[in-house]
Amino acid sequence: MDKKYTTLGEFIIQKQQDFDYSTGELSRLMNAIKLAAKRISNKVNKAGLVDVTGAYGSQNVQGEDQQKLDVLADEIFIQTLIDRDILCGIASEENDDYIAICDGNGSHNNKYVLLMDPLDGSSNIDVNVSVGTIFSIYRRVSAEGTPVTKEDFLQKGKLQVAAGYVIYGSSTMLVYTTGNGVNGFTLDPAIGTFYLSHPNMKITEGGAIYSINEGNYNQLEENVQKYIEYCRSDEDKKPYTARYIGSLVADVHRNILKGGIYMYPGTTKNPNGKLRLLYECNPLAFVIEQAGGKATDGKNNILDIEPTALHQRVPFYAGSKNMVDKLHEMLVL
Ligand code: P6P
Repeated sequence: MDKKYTTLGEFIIQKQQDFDYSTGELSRLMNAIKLAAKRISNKVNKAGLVDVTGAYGSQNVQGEDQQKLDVLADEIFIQTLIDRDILCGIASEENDDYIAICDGNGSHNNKYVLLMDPLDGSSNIDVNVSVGTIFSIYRRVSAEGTPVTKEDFLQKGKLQVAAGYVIYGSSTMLVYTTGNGVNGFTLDPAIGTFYLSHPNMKITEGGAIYSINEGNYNQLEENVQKYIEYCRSDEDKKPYTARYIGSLVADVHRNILKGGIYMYPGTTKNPNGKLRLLYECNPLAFVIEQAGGKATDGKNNILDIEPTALHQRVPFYAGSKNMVDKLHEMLVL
Protein backbone atom coordinates (compact mmCIF):
# COMPACT_ATOMS: atom_id res chain seq x y z
CA MET A 1 0.00 0.00 0.00
CA ASP A 2 1.90 3.01 -1.30
CA LYS A 3 -0.48 5.75 -0.05
CA LYS A 4 -1.07 6.72 3.59
CA TYR A 5 -4.59 5.53 4.31
CA THR A 6 -6.32 6.68 7.44
CA THR A 7 -7.62 3.79 9.48
CA LEU A 8 -11.24 3.76 10.66
CA GLY A 9 -10.02 3.99 14.24
CA GLU A 10 -7.93 7.12 13.43
CA PHE A 11 -10.88 8.62 11.50
CA ILE A 12 -13.25 8.15 14.44
CA ILE A 13 -10.78 9.89 16.76
CA GLN A 14 -10.20 12.71 14.23
CA LYS A 15 -13.95 13.26 13.97
CA GLN A 16 -14.49 13.07 17.71
CA GLN A 17 -14.05 16.80 18.21
CA ASP A 18 -16.27 17.89 15.34
CA PHE A 19 -19.19 15.82 16.53
CA ASP A 20 -20.96 14.91 19.72
CA TYR A 21 -18.36 12.26 20.34
CA SER A 22 -17.23 14.37 23.26
CA THR A 23 -18.02 11.70 25.82
CA GLY A 24 -16.33 9.15 23.62
CA GLU A 25 -19.41 6.89 23.83
CA LEU A 26 -20.21 7.18 20.11
CA SER A 27 -16.55 6.60 19.25
CA ARG A 28 -16.54 3.46 21.35
CA LEU A 29 -19.81 2.40 19.73
CA MET A 30 -18.41 2.83 16.22
CA ASN A 31 -15.32 0.87 17.24
CA ALA A 32 -17.50 -1.94 18.56
CA ILE A 33 -19.44 -2.04 15.27
CA LYS A 34 -16.08 -2.21 13.47
CA LEU A 35 -15.06 -5.24 15.57
CA ALA A 36 -18.37 -7.05 15.01
CA ALA A 37 -18.11 -6.37 11.26
CA LYS A 38 -14.66 -7.98 11.14
CA ARG A 39 -15.92 -11.05 12.99
CA ILE A 40 -18.88 -11.43 10.62
CA SER A 41 -16.72 -10.82 7.55
CA ASN A 42 -14.48 -13.67 8.69
CA LYS A 43 -17.50 -16.02 8.92
CA VAL A 44 -19.09 -14.89 5.64
CA ASN A 45 -15.85 -15.24 3.70
CA LYS A 46 -15.50 -18.91 4.53
CA ALA A 47 -19.21 -19.75 4.63
CA GLY A 48 -18.85 -22.75 2.35
CA LEU A 49 -16.18 -24.31 4.53
CA VAL A 50 -17.79 -24.07 7.95
CA ASP A 51 -21.28 -25.01 9.00
CA VAL A 52 -22.82 -21.53 8.74
CA THR A 53 -24.77 -21.82 5.49
CA GLY A 54 -28.33 -22.88 5.00
CA ALA A 55 -31.42 -22.51 7.13
CA TYR A 56 -31.22 -22.28 10.89
CA GLY A 57 -34.50 -24.12 11.22
CA SER A 58 -36.64 -21.33 12.72
CA GLN A 59 -38.41 -18.19 11.54
CA ASN A 60 -37.95 -14.59 12.64
CA VAL A 61 -40.73 -12.22 13.59
CA GLN A 62 -41.20 -11.51 9.89
CA GLY A 63 -42.03 -15.15 9.30
CA GLU A 64 -38.85 -15.47 7.24
CA ASP A 65 -36.71 -18.58 7.50
CA GLN A 66 -33.62 -17.58 9.46
CA GLN A 67 -30.33 -18.58 7.93
CA LYS A 68 -27.61 -19.85 10.24
CA LEU A 69 -25.56 -16.73 9.55
CA ASP A 70 -28.54 -14.49 10.37
CA VAL A 71 -28.58 -15.88 13.89
CA LEU A 72 -24.77 -15.92 14.18
CA ALA A 73 -24.46 -12.31 12.99
CA ASP A 74 -27.18 -11.22 15.40
CA GLU A 75 -25.41 -12.96 18.29
CA ILE A 76 -22.02 -11.49 17.33
CA PHE A 77 -23.37 -7.93 17.21
CA ILE A 78 -25.38 -8.24 20.42
CA GLN A 79 -22.51 -9.88 22.33
CA THR A 80 -19.92 -7.37 21.03
CA LEU A 81 -22.12 -4.37 21.81
CA ILE A 82 -23.49 -5.48 25.18
CA ASP A 83 -20.02 -6.44 26.47
CA ARG A 84 -18.73 -2.90 25.96
CA ASP A 85 -21.16 -0.96 28.08
CA ILE A 86 -21.97 1.63 25.40
CA LEU A 87 -25.68 1.16 24.66
CA CYS A 88 -28.88 1.21 26.66
CA GLY A 89 -30.85 -0.81 24.11
CA ILE A 90 -30.71 -2.81 20.88
CA ALA A 91 -33.43 -3.71 18.36
CA SER A 92 -32.81 -6.21 15.59
CA GLU A 93 -34.66 -7.71 12.66
CA GLU A 94 -33.92 -11.11 14.20
CA ASN A 95 -35.55 -10.39 17.56
CA ASP A 96 -39.28 -9.85 18.15
CA ASP A 97 -38.76 -7.12 20.76
CA TYR A 98 -35.96 -4.73 21.69
CA ILE A 99 -33.30 -5.65 24.27
CA ALA A 100 -32.89 -3.32 27.25
CA ILE A 101 -29.27 -3.20 28.39
CA CYS A 102 -28.01 -2.49 31.89
CA ASP A 103 -24.59 -0.89 32.17
CA GLY A 104 -21.82 -2.30 34.30
CA ASN A 105 -23.41 -1.44 37.65
CA GLY A 106 -26.90 -2.58 36.74
CA SER A 107 -28.27 0.84 35.84
CA HIS A 108 -29.19 2.31 32.45
CA ASN A 109 -26.95 5.34 32.13
CA ASN A 110 -25.77 4.87 28.53
CA LYS A 111 -27.36 7.27 26.08
CA TYR A 112 -27.50 5.53 22.68
CA VAL A 113 -29.77 2.87 21.21
CA LEU A 114 -28.90 0.84 18.11
CA LEU A 115 -31.24 -0.76 15.58
CA MET A 116 -29.90 -3.24 13.05
CA ASP A 117 -30.42 -5.77 10.35
CA PRO A 118 -27.43 -7.91 11.29
CA LEU A 119 -27.22 -9.76 8.00
CA ASP A 120 -29.49 -8.52 5.24
CA GLY A 121 -29.87 -10.67 2.15
CA SER A 122 -28.51 -13.72 3.94
CA SER A 123 -30.32 -16.13 1.61
CA ASN A 124 -27.74 -15.02 -0.98
CA ILE A 125 -24.83 -16.45 1.01
CA ASP A 126 -25.30 -19.97 -0.30
CA VAL A 127 -24.83 -18.66 -3.85
CA ASN A 128 -21.88 -16.41 -2.93
CA VAL A 129 -23.64 -13.09 -3.54
CA SER A 130 -22.76 -10.02 -1.45
CA VAL A 131 -24.70 -9.53 1.79
CA GLY A 132 -24.73 -6.73 4.33
CA THR A 133 -25.26 -5.39 7.82
CA ILE A 134 -27.34 -2.22 8.28
CA PHE A 135 -27.23 -0.15 11.49
CA SER A 136 -28.95 2.94 12.87
CA ILE A 137 -28.06 4.87 16.06
CA TYR A 138 -30.21 7.29 18.08
CA ARG A 139 -29.87 9.14 21.35
CA ARG A 140 -32.39 7.76 23.83
CA VAL A 141 -35.42 9.99 24.53
CA SER A 142 -36.31 8.37 27.88
CA ALA A 143 -34.62 9.55 31.09
CA GLU A 144 -31.06 8.33 31.66
CA GLY A 145 -30.91 5.82 34.49
CA THR A 146 -34.27 4.29 33.54
CA PRO A 147 -34.75 1.24 31.33
CA VAL A 148 -35.27 2.04 27.64
CA THR A 149 -38.82 2.20 26.30
CA LYS A 150 -40.26 1.50 22.83
CA GLU A 151 -40.27 5.28 22.19
CA ASP A 152 -36.46 5.23 22.28
CA PHE A 153 -36.61 3.08 19.12
CA LEU A 154 -39.67 4.59 17.40
CA GLN A 155 -37.93 7.82 16.42
CA LYS A 156 -38.07 9.57 13.03
CA GLY A 157 -35.11 8.80 10.78
CA LYS A 158 -34.04 12.46 10.73
CA LEU A 159 -33.14 12.11 14.43
CA GLN A 160 -30.48 9.47 13.76
CA VAL A 161 -27.09 10.30 15.26
CA ALA A 162 -25.26 7.89 12.95
CA ALA A 163 -26.11 5.19 10.43
CA GLY A 164 -24.39 2.98 7.93
CA TYR A 165 -23.86 -0.42 6.43
CA VAL A 166 -21.24 -3.09 6.00
CA ILE A 167 -21.09 -4.87 2.65
CA TYR A 168 -19.49 -8.31 2.64
CA GLY A 169 -18.61 -8.56 -1.03
CA SER A 170 -15.49 -8.85 -3.19
CA SER A 171 -14.09 -6.81 -0.33
CA THR A 172 -15.66 -5.93 3.01
CA MET A 173 -16.51 -2.25 3.33
CA LEU A 174 -17.97 -0.23 6.16
CA VAL A 175 -19.81 2.91 4.99
CA TYR A 176 -21.29 5.35 7.50
CA THR A 177 -22.39 8.89 8.26
CA THR A 178 -22.79 10.97 11.42
CA GLY A 179 -24.51 13.75 9.47
CA ASN A 180 -21.30 15.27 8.08
CA GLY A 181 -21.05 13.40 4.78
CA VAL A 182 -20.45 9.72 3.99
CA ASN A 183 -17.14 7.86 4.20
CA GLY A 184 -16.26 4.32 3.13
CA PHE A 185 -13.64 2.08 4.67
CA THR A 186 -12.26 -1.12 3.12
CA LEU A 187 -11.06 -4.01 5.26
CA ASP A 188 -7.56 -5.37 4.68
CA PRO A 189 -8.25 -8.92 5.88
CA ALA A 190 -4.54 -9.73 6.12
CA ILE A 191 -4.14 -7.37 9.07
CA GLY A 192 -7.79 -6.88 10.09
CA THR A 193 -7.77 -3.10 9.56
CA PHE A 194 -10.37 -0.91 7.85
CA TYR A 195 -8.77 1.86 5.76
CA LEU A 196 -10.45 5.02 4.44
CA SER A 197 -10.79 4.07 0.76
CA HIS A 198 -13.85 6.14 -0.27
CA PRO A 199 -13.71 9.59 1.37
CA ASN A 200 -16.74 11.90 1.06
CA MET A 201 -18.90 9.56 -1.06
CA LYS A 202 -21.39 11.33 -3.34
CA ILE A 203 -24.18 9.90 -5.52
CA THR A 204 -24.52 11.49 -8.95
CA GLU A 205 -27.76 13.50 -9.40
CA GLY A 206 -28.30 11.86 -12.82
CA GLY A 207 -27.95 8.12 -12.81
CA ALA A 208 -29.01 5.58 -15.42
CA ILE A 209 -29.46 2.35 -13.45
CA TYR A 210 -32.83 1.18 -12.14
CA SER A 211 -33.00 -1.60 -9.59
CA ILE A 212 -36.28 -3.39 -8.90
CA ASN A 213 -37.57 -6.96 -8.83
CA GLU A 214 -39.49 -6.85 -12.11
CA GLY A 215 -41.06 -10.17 -11.20
CA ASN A 216 -43.47 -8.05 -9.13
CA TYR A 217 -44.42 -5.90 -12.15
CA ASN A 218 -48.02 -7.13 -12.38
CA GLN A 219 -48.55 -6.39 -8.67
CA LEU A 220 -47.37 -2.77 -8.93
CA GLU A 221 -49.56 0.34 -9.11
CA GLU A 222 -49.98 1.66 -12.64
CA ASN A 223 -47.80 4.76 -12.23
CA VAL A 224 -44.86 2.68 -10.96
CA GLN A 225 -45.30 0.42 -13.98
CA LYS A 226 -45.22 3.58 -16.14
CA TYR A 227 -41.95 4.67 -14.49
CA ILE A 228 -40.40 1.26 -15.23
CA GLU A 229 -41.50 1.63 -18.88
CA TYR A 230 -39.90 5.10 -18.86
CA CYS A 231 -36.64 3.56 -17.58
CA ARG A 232 -36.71 1.08 -20.45
CA SER A 233 -37.72 3.64 -23.11
CA ASP A 234 -35.43 5.41 -25.59
CA GLU A 235 -37.81 8.30 -26.37
CA ASP A 236 -35.93 11.20 -24.77
CA LYS A 237 -32.89 9.36 -23.42
CA LYS A 238 -30.94 6.13 -23.77
CA PRO A 239 -32.63 3.18 -22.06
CA TYR A 240 -31.48 2.81 -18.46
CA THR A 241 -29.58 -0.27 -17.36
CA ALA A 242 -31.48 -2.78 -15.22
CA ARG A 243 -29.46 -4.13 -12.31
CA TYR A 244 -31.03 -6.09 -9.43
CA ILE A 245 -28.78 -8.14 -7.16
CA GLY A 246 -31.57 -8.97 -4.73
CA SER A 247 -29.36 -7.96 -1.81
CA LEU A 248 -30.40 -4.51 -0.58
CA VAL A 249 -27.02 -3.32 0.69
CA ALA A 250 -25.27 -4.41 -2.53
CA ASP A 251 -27.89 -2.72 -4.74
CA VAL A 252 -27.80 0.51 -2.73
CA HIS A 253 -23.98 0.54 -2.51
CA ARG A 254 -23.67 0.14 -6.30
CA ASN A 255 -26.14 2.96 -6.87
CA ILE A 256 -24.24 5.31 -4.53
CA LEU A 257 -21.03 4.64 -6.45
CA LYS A 258 -22.49 4.61 -9.98
CA GLY A 259 -25.78 6.48 -9.70
CA GLY A 260 -29.19 4.87 -9.93
CA ILE A 261 -32.51 4.27 -8.20
CA TYR A 262 -33.49 1.31 -6.00
CA MET A 263 -37.18 0.56 -5.71
CA TYR A 264 -39.12 -1.77 -3.48
CA PRO A 265 -42.72 -0.54 -3.99
CA GLY A 266 -45.89 -1.70 -2.32
CA THR A 267 -47.49 -4.61 -4.16
CA THR A 268 -51.03 -5.98 -4.20
CA LYS A 269 -49.79 -8.78 -1.91
CA ASN A 270 -47.74 -6.48 0.36
CA PRO A 271 -49.14 -2.90 0.09
CA ASN A 272 -46.31 -1.56 2.29
CA GLY A 273 -43.62 -3.43 0.38
CA LYS A 274 -41.01 -5.66 2.02
CA LEU A 275 -38.37 -3.41 3.55
CA ARG A 276 -38.42 -2.37 7.21
CA LEU A 277 -38.46 1.31 8.07
CA LEU A 278 -36.40 1.37 11.26
CA TYR A 279 -33.38 -0.78 10.48
CA GLU A 280 -33.26 -0.86 6.68
CA CYS A 281 -34.90 2.21 5.09
CA ASN A 282 -34.04 4.87 7.69
CA PRO A 283 -30.30 4.13 7.95
CA LEU A 284 -29.91 3.75 4.17
CA ALA A 285 -31.95 6.92 3.59
CA PHE A 286 -29.66 8.83 5.99
CA VAL A 287 -26.57 7.64 4.10
CA ILE A 288 -28.11 8.30 0.67
CA GLU A 289 -29.26 11.82 1.63
CA GLN A 290 -25.86 12.61 3.13
CA ALA A 291 -24.35 11.46 -0.19
CA GLY A 292 -26.61 13.92 -2.06
CA GLY A 293 -29.43 11.57 -3.03
CA LYS A 294 -33.10 11.18 -2.04
CA ALA A 295 -35.19 8.51 -0.32
CA THR A 296 -38.99 8.44 -0.16
CA ASP A 297 -41.92 6.10 0.29
CA GLY A 298 -43.38 7.47 -2.96
CA LYS A 299 -44.85 10.50 -1.19
CA ASN A 300 -42.92 11.36 1.99
CA ASN A 301 -39.23 11.66 2.72
CA ILE A 302 -38.34 8.41 4.49
CA LEU A 303 -36.58 10.32 7.28
CA ASP A 304 -39.79 12.22 8.12
CA ILE A 305 -41.99 9.15 8.64
CA GLU A 306 -43.30 8.83 12.20
CA PRO A 307 -42.67 5.17 13.16
CA THR A 308 -45.49 3.25 14.81
CA ALA A 309 -44.03 -0.26 15.13
CA LEU A 310 -40.58 -1.82 15.46
CA HIS A 311 -40.86 -4.00 12.35
CA GLN A 312 -43.12 -1.86 10.19
CA ARG A 313 -42.58 -1.93 6.45
CA VAL A 314 -42.65 0.98 3.99
CA PRO A 315 -42.38 1.30 0.22
CA PHE A 316 -38.81 2.42 -0.57
CA TYR A 317 -37.55 4.47 -3.52
CA ALA A 318 -34.01 5.77 -3.09
CA GLY A 319 -30.99 6.95 -5.05
CA SER A 320 -30.00 9.66 -7.51
CA LYS A 321 -31.95 12.88 -6.90
CA ASN A 322 -33.12 13.43 -10.49
CA MET A 323 -34.30 9.82 -10.83
CA VAL A 324 -36.34 9.99 -7.61
CA ASP A 325 -37.77 13.37 -8.70
CA LYS A 326 -38.80 11.92 -12.08
CA LEU A 327 -40.45 8.97 -10.34
CA HIS A 328 -42.36 11.40 -8.10
CA GLU A 329 -43.53 13.36 -11.16
CA MET A 330 -44.96 10.15 -12.59
CA LEU A 331 -46.48 8.93 -9.31
CA VAL A 332 -48.69 12.00 -9.03
CA LEU A 333 -49.96 11.83 -12.63
P1 P6P B 1 -37.20 -9.91 -3.38
C1 P6P B 1 -33.34 -9.73 1.25
O1 P6P B 1 -34.25 -10.67 1.78
C2 P6P B 1 -34.08 -8.42 1.11
O2 P6P B 1 -34.56 -7.99 2.32
C3 P6P B 1 -33.15 -7.38 0.50
O3 P6P B 1 -31.82 -7.62 0.81
C4 P6P B 1 -33.41 -7.51 -0.97
O4 P6P B 1 -33.21 -6.29 -1.65
C5 P6P B 1 -34.88 -7.91 -1.02
O5 P6P B 1 -35.16 -8.60 0.20
C6 P6P B 1 -35.15 -8.85 -2.17
O6 P6P B 1 -36.54 -9.14 -2.15
O7 P6P B 1 -38.68 -9.89 -3.06
O8 P6P B 1 -36.88 -9.08 -4.61
O9 P6P B 1 -36.57 -11.27 -3.41
